[in-house]
Amino acid sequence: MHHAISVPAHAAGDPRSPRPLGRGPRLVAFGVLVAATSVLLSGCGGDSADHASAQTASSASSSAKGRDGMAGMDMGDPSATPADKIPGATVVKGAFTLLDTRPPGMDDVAGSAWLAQGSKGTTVTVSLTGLKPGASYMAHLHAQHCSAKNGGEHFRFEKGGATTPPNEVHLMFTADKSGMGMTTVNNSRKTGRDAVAIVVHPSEAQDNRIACADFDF
Ligand SMILES: [Cu+2]
Repeated sequence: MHHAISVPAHAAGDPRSPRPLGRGPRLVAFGVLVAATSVLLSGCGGDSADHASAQTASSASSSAKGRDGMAGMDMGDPSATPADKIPGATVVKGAFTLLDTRPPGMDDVAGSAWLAQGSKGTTVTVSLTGLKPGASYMAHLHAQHCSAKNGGEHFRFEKGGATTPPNEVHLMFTADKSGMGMTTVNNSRKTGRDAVAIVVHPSEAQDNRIACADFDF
């Protein structure tokens, strides 16, 4: 895999596993899935109740089959064509500004985000410097501007729907030795002008919003 997720979802949800089909083991497996996914996806202090949904578990299971699966949770590929290089797409840019909720040691974080919309849907690229080398980070598209509750809630294609990709747009990436991190994610649907901002935070401390960028629609 291109990003380091230590999710035991594959082992737990692998349908090829030669385990008995009794109720007990299956329920245990489901619990492991939900727990693992909640850690990954409890982004930006969202409603944690949503994370225990069956949708969450099924998405995690799909992701184990690879990011190209129909319902796979694609959370980015650093080698994908970046949003500002998508032929024929309409691109908006945003510059990250630090948020007061950032954890210690994050004072030098800076960078940009691009949101492209075209024939392949929506493509988002983030590029940041000043991160902690080797640490992993998450970014999400948000529904409010940075000045309003630090971006407010996550953008969702279907309001009230799943809090996981592909109904939300998530990017996971790891900072290199120089503290630089970037990745690109694609979603088959267009966000229109509803995903007005993007927020980045540490993968393990998702309430600690580090920086936010408003797109210049
Ligand atoms: Cu977030």
